[in-house]
Amino acid sequence: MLHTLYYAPGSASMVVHWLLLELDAPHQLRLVDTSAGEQKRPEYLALNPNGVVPTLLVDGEPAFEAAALLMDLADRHPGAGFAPAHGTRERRQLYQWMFNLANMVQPLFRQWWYPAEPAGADRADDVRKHVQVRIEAQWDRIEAHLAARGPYLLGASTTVADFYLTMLMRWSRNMPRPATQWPHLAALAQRMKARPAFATLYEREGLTEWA
Ligand SMILES: N[C@@H](CCC(=O)N[C@@H](CS)C(=O)NCC(=O)O)C(=O)O
Repeated sequence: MLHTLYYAPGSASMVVHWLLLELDAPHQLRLVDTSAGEQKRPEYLALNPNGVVPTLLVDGEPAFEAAALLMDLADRHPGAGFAPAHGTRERRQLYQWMFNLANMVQPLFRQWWYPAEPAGADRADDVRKHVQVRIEAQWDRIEAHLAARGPYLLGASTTVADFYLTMLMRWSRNMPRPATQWPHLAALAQRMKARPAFATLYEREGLTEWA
């Protein structure tokens, strides 16, 4: 299958790009200049009406939502072992963590990066103050889980949830308390960043921070 990833460096598309590299899945990249608002133009909205990255064309058909794209890619490459078999206890845990990260953690980063969205530009500073506390509470919660059941979210094996969590941790790198101040989170990030595909991803997206 041919994949075309619409991406912006370091954004929510980066974890999809990372997985395509890990899986050695044939793909091409299409840069979306989000600073120029390309994601809101009609030709892009025809692919992804949310006006955000990523969008992945799978054999020409557009699909969106980073977490969903990760699960689908992992399912279509079972040999890599990034998603446990359907109907198993481990699969249930994977669903739990993917939805948990997508519902409880990623939306807080949306508020952190776009603090004017919830209540207007005048309230942006207040929004950030509240969101910071809430993101830190999420790290507390995940840290406790990893301390009890780690080193990965599902225990011994690496799954798409760990790639996803690593991207979310990266987004906290310039916050007052980055995720890597939590020791088990830092250890997970270290293991994930040591994967060769992470260096390839950085090179291809031109990323330098949090290498
Ligand atoms: N739930 C979406 C969120 C995507 C998202 O918010 N992407 C951001 C970059 S991290 C974006 O495209 N921002 C540009 C904009 O909102 O105009 C996903 O996970 O795919």
